[in-house]
Amino acid sequence: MFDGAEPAASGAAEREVRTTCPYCGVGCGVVARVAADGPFPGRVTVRGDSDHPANRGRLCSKGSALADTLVPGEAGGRLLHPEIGGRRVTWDAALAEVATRFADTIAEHGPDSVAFYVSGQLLTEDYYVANKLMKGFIGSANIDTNSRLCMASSVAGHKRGLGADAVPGSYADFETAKLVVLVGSNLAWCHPVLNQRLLAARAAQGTRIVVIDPRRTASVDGADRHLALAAGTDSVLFNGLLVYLHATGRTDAVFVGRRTSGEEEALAAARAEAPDIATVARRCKLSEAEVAAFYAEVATTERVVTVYSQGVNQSSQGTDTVNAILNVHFLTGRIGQPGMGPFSVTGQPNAMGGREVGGLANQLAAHMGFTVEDVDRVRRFWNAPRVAAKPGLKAVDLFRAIERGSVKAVWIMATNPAVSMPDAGRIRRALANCPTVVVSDCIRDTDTGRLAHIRLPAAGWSEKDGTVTNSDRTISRQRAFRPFEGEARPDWWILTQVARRMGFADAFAYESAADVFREHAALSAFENGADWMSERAFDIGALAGIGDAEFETLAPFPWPWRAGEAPQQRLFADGRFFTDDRRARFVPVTTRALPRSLPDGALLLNSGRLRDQWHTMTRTGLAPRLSAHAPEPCLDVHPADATARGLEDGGLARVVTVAGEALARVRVTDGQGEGTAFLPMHWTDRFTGSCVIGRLVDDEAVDPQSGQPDLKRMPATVQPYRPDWTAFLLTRRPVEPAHGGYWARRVVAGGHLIEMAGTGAIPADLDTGWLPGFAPDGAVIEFSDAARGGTRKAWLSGDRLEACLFVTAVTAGAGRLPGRDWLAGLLEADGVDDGLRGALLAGRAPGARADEGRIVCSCFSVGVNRLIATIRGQGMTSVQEIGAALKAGTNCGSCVPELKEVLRHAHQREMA
Ligand SMILES: Nc1nc2c(c(=O)[nH]1)N[C@H]1C(S)=C(S)[C@@H](COP(=O)(O)OP(=O)(O)OC[C@H]3O[C@@H](n4cnc5c(=O)[nH]c(N)nc54)[C@H](O)[C@@H]3O)O[C@H]1N2
Ligand SMILES: Nc1nc2c(c(=O)[nH]1)N[C@H]1C(S)=C(S)[C@@H](COP(=O)(O)OP(=O)(O)OC[C@H]3O[C@@H](n4cnc5c(=O)[nH]c(N)nc54)[C@H](O)[C@@H]3O)O[C@H]1N2
Ligand code: SF4
Ligand SMILES: [Mo]
Repeated sequence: MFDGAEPAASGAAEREVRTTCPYCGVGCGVVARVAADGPFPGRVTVRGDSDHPANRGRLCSKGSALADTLVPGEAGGRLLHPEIGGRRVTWDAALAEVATRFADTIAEHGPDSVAFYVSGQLLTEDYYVANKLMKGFIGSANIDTNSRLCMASSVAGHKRGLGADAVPGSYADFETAKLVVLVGSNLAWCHPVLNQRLLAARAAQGTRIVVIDPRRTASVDGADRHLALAAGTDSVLFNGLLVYLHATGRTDAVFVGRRTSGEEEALAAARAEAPDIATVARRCKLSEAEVAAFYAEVATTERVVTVYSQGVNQSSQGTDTVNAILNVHFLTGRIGQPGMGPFSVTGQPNAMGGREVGGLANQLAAHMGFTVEDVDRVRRFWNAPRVAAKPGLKAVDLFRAIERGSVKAVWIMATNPAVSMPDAGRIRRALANCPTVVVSDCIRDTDTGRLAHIRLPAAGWSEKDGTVTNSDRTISRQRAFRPFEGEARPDWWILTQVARRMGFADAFAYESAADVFREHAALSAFENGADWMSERAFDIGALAGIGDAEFETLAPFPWPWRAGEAPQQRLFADGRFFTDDRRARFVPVTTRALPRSLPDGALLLNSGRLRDQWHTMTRTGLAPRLSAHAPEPCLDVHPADATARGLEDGGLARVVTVAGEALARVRVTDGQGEGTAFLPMHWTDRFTGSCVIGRLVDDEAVDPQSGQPDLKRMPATVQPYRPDWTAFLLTRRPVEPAHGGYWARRVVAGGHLIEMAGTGAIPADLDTGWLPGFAPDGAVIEFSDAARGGTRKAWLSGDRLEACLFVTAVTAGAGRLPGRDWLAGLLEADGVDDGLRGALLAGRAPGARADEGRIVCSCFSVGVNRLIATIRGQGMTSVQEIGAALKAGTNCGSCVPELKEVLRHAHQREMA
């Protein structure tokens, strides 16, 4: 039924395919090598593409482990077939059901009674078709994307300041700048290859780096200055900077006079709240000296790039903070020239592509909005019966409309809102009551997928084909190099098939991603002026007539690329902007108080990313080496806050907010600001008992301009959770414990390791339902230590270890649980011979290597315990020595900041 070109099947010769990493917005080029013994389940290896302008051969830990996430069979968890009500159906039946349900709902309740919720992880071609179907043919603008949680404030800030949503510069500016300021960006973990490029520039020519973040992150390791300001005060800091630069004569008067508008109003607003350094220091909770030093450095450095990300965007005043940053670049004329400018780094691989096709509910397509002219232009181009004439519902409002019942059918693609949306508990209830929920995902069992009536198997990375746009406007091809898993199909194809069944066959006649791309390119150039500045920034008209063969080999290029012209890497070089008067627009910014008041004794809960996991872990959670870096969900707290609450490092904590609660492992670190705490956003109900970040954040605080929710500043009370018993389970098949206490699961080679803890009596009996579905094969051997309150069990079929469970009481004199590595290794071993059987219930063979501990270097699986032992044993003092002895840090380099931290700790503890 799918007649697109399928990649060569098994039997093919060894080949290499150039594609793009599916994770972050750096958009690294990847060369995938498929071994000659067949593409699947044959061996795939990846390396960085040395010809790609984003990474020139580099990859980070996640990119390097891409092949590990292509897990075949049950362990890969792929959704292999369409399902209705949990039952396998044919594609035909599923597509007909989606089309009928949507058409019937529209017929009865109108176009605004249906919605799509999509994602920056769709390819541009998928996104284009989704947007066209909803806005052009269904006739509603109720399509919004997870970019609402991610880039919406940058989009709104760009439009206000620049007149268009266009990042001015390119990655090369990180290398030509003299000073790079990271605001609310943990570049070392979230855009690691860009960070490596920055650190290389620093080593070569002394580029200065300033990090502005309430936490001491891995990015601070490479920095010259860290301003650990109070959360939510960035706009005060940048307003103060504006005032300072003006007062010290750093204004570029010619640029401001000829190329900008609104300077006076912006300065007046800035002066009102940040008249001097003392006021800024007090409001930002910084010392006057550090503010003064930062301001002086910016004042005296011409080539400054200000990089910002979620510490800025995910805020109820995100848009204003973006403009406070832009204002500083306008005042100094530092924009449009090499090595300078504001730089919003995008999160998802195709966050930018989504912005180009109009994936947000308040955009139309190809950088057009809902003006009468734009709506008419798109209507004519698409030959569409009823183009939406007004913006649709933004994410938070969209889910509220589902809750109210005014939206009755929703199709969710490539995002997991049951985890990532604020007030995820409320989102789950809304979806559970929604008459029609369709979920397209490549993974079968996700928190959102469990709420679906219809599940559609999407093709994943390595199978899908199209284009993505990275943070610096570079459009790259993502190419398929394996056949589809099961009956999975590309998202554009699924959408096209539904559109045809809804009666729109002529407008959705696409047979390939290239067909869609050509139309997208043509629309971008349609009535788009004679000069690239004259109408819309996004224009790739040069590619409107691209042939299939050319599309196949298309090399990465930046937009705009107008017909008859060359691609343009730099925007605004001539000082003209996309506003009506062609001037950059200063926006007056007044900082508001934090949206939620902090009750006595509460901590301000921040959230964000870890180095080796990607969002809700559906893919990175499949790779043992990525999962070993942060084996459990950890709550970071400052030592003083830990002491005040009786929290112990390595103990457990209960985190409670007005929206929900969580259980997490405690990590005490002085890198965390006092009065604040940090939780990673990654864990879902599939990986832990109760630590879904979205459940903790309410949906009350939303940026009025962008509709982006404030996800990083949530009051929370934190108390110790004191279990009566702890346990771990090693098992070949995943299990989701139901004992109501704490658990966290991660993959290990050959199976799963589940850490557990709970209160009350030790659950001795596995049949009581606390390990639902756990029924290992084989004979059980058991050891019970009634006196000390512990049980150890192992299941063996023949000499194969199927599972083992170790439980112990948490009381004085109780036994301790053994290390996990040796036992976990037995899941992978060929067999457990008689010699080892005896050691099994002891948990450790004589002479077995000590546990690695948390993995620091995921490329070579080097753990913190081995590092500390080697550092102390050999008296090491540098990362280079560690690399020479253990290889750690010598491949992708993502772990270098942590290696330095381990070095410091190893020596500190030794001296203590
Ligand atoms: N490893 C990894 N990398 C990723 C992703 C991933 O899941 N895993 N996801 C990708 C995506 S979609 C995105 S959007 C990006 C996000 O990339 P980043 O924005 O760099 O990542 P976050 O960890 O969300 O948040 C960045 C920092 O904002 C800080 N912050 C919180 N509040 C404030 C504040 O008020 N002011 C300031 N100045 N800082 C504050 C936090 O302490 C945090 O260190 O990462 C991308 N890259
Ligand atoms: N508290 C808090 N919440 C946050 C954030 C935060 O920092 N703090 N960050 C926010 C941000 S910036 C973001 S971007 C979001 C991310 O949050 P989500 O978008 O919800 O997270 P993902 O895990 O990336 O979800 C992508 C889903 O798409 C599936 N998928 C992968 N490839 C494909 C494909 O080609 N087609 C289809 N159909 N499916 C595919 C994956 O299996 C996965 O289930 O979270 C937001 N939520
Ligand atoms: S920096 Fe890492 S995650 Fe981001 S695109 Fe490059 S390899 Fe992928
Ligand atoms: Mo994001």
